[in-house]
Amino acid sequence: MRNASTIVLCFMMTFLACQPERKLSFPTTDLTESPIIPKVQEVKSGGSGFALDHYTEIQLLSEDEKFQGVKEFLIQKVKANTGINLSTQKKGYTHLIIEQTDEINHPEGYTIHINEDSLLLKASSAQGAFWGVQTIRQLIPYQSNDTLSSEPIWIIPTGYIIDHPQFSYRGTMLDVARHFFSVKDVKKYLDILAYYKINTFHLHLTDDQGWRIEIKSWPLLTEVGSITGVGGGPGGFYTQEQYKEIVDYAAERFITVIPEVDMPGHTNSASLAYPFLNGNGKEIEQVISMAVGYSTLDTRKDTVYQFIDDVVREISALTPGPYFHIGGDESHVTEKNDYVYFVNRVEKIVQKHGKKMMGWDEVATADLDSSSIVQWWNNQKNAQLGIDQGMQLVVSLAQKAYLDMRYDSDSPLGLGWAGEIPVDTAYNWSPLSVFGKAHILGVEAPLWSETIRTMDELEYLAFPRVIGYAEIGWTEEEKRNWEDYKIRLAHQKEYLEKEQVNYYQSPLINWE
Ligand code: TNX
Repeated sequence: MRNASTIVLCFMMTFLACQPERKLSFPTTDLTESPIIPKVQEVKSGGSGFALDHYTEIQLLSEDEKFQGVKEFLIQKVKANTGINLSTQKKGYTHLIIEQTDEINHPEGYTIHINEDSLLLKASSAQGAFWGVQTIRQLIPYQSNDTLSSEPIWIIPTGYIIDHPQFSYRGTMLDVARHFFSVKDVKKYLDILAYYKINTFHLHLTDDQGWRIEIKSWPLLTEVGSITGVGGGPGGFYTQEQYKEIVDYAAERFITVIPEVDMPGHTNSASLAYPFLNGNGKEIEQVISMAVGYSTLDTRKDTVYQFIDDVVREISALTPGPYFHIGGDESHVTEKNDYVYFVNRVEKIVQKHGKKMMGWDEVATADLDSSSIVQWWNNQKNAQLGIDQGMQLVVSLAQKAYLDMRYDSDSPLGLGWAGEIPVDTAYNWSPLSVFGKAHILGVEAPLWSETIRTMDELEYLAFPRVIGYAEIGWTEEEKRNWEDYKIRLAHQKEYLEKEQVNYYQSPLINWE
């Protein structure tokens, strides 16, 4: 084996060295040129190659069950991409080793050291190891180099990578209320998000047009409130078992689910099911339009808070993550005093059920606990109010980070109220441009679903922009730039096509 790999490597290196114009070509023997997204913190080239083949042995140096899961995940992905069944017995020359070690002091960090005969991934947590596995997946070429060897080999350049994220919250949101997306669709989306090391998935579960999660103590929410959506389509909802299936699937990918029940506005579907909840004084009807800002809960009734208590309790019991998102946006028909009273009271309910409260930036106008999180989407004054109360921000500025904005004036899908967001605009900004790092928990790109009905349409708006948001969350601004990113992005084509993702082929990217 050794001889065969060495011959192939020498051949490749000579070939690359002879190329007149040095263009990034993958497979490469230079680790620093591997098109990894998000960009890693530190990478050094070793100048040679590691051959992955049918004889490569996989070893796990950890007793931890979660590390075992990470190893199984890698085995499965290597099999899917190359057909190789990584062996647990020593048969050949190369080893792939996953080691748990306290040496790595960042909770999501990992290192990879690649020599000619070993690829060693180290992390202190299974989550860090999982992100390292995503990097390994990105290092395995799509084509094997099978010219001179009896068995095909996949060559990974040698060197080392030291990596960790800049933010602990790297998220995206999916609105399943305006249009519903099945468990299968959500799982596919989660698979691809994990590949880019996104670790937070915010589910916008309720809105005026639909209520999408079963609440056992209030069955009409789904029986009445879920039957349709924007435009009058079929609607839908997750049973509690299905929601749990999503949460578990995400957890296997080290992604935390944040459930959102939007209130006191955006509640027409709830009031349609239970009219006593309604606080706008009008007769409730099913809505299928995209309008916002006309609905509100009745913030002065104790029974409304009993209802909220049940909803928060049932969903929190199914949600292992630390946050419960209460929405709080665009409550245009809720009196200011009532709004503040409401948010203060709901924050206590969320805390009673063991969660930290999260809300859109308007919630910062209430008097909140510093453990609550403000999602800054629109109003900088609100973000400042949150900071003044000691709260951290998740940055989701609509003009930069809204996945539902059109790419350009020709985009067949998407909205335009926050402007057009081409792929470079989506990438070229810093979440730290206004507030310092101590105030920022992370970044989230929301995908509102007024204009998207199918998985193909979802993917068209999300990809490739969400890949850039993954990098913004992971890699410091000083370490990244558009010119370098767009080359790495072009290399995602093979992965996206293999996963059958209907990405938008932005003309700003040279996909060939
Ligand atoms: C504003 S962003 C909303 C949503 C809409 C979205 C469409 C936010 C907190 N509220 O209700 O779906 O714009 O882009």
